[in-house]
Amino acid sequence: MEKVIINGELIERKDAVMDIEDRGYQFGDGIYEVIRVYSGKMYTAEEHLKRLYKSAEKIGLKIHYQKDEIKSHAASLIEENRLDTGIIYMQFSRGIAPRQHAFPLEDTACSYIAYTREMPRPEAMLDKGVKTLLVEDIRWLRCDIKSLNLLGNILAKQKAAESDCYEAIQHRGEIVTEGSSSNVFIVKDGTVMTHPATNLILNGITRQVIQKLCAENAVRFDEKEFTVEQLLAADEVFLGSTTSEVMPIIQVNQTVIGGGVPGTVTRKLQELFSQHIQKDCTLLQNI
Ligand code: DCS
Repeated sequence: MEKVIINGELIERKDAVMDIEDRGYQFGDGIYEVIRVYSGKMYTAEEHLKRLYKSAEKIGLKIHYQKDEIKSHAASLIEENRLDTGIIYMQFSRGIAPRQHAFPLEDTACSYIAYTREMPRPEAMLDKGVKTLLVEDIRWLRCDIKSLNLLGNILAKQKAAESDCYEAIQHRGEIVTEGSSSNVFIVKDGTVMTHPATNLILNGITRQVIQKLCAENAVRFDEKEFTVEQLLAADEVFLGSTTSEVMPIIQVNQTVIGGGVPGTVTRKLQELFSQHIQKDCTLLQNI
């Protein structure tokens, strides 16, 4: 039977109950993380948990659990559900209180849930690349917070899905910000470029790993805004996220990128990324 975590307790999924006045449910008043699991081990767990606490701090939410407690709950859940390759999702809301926009007056305990899901590495897409759609970025100005409020992202992804695209590439005016659930990178003359980690994007853990891998392997990496025009004229385009890893983009709207095949820098980063997973999770099999 599948288990989930509710407020630190491991219980059967069918027995999991949330209150209708949970602020996560009513307002999206909370934060979350998605951590990849490879060979039963969490990948870059420390980094994800650090970001979780940072997001909580930014919205004045107190997580009444220590980082190591959450890590150990997550490890137990993975083991209990016998998860090999997939994800663990965890979310923290500001808790249960009578509905009013301002924070509850009493020190309401946060609500904490987590579950696992099997999810293979997207090998075919990693090999061939994916198509994307440009969408105006209509989200709020604190995209650096991994907030439960994802309506802007959802509407963008839905537009992409309706156009048979894997991801939406969002832009504010001329400037490309990020995907609906990923960061976007271009390669021009051997230099990897991505939007700086400001309030307009989520500083992805995958993005940070890619940045580190570039630094260690003499690949030029520039955190610099780029335009839609630069995107369409790029030698290579790829996206980075926990679930998608280093995903080649071979088409943006009607524009084919790099002759419709993943480029050499993207391939190199995919290889380095796989090695990094292997190091972090001691993977037995690799793509
Ligand atoms: N930007 C946005 C808006 C995201 O939602 C995500 C991840 C990223 C960038 C990439 O961040 P990570 O590299 O840390 O994953 N979104 C998660 C999600 O909602 N599903 O999968 C990943």
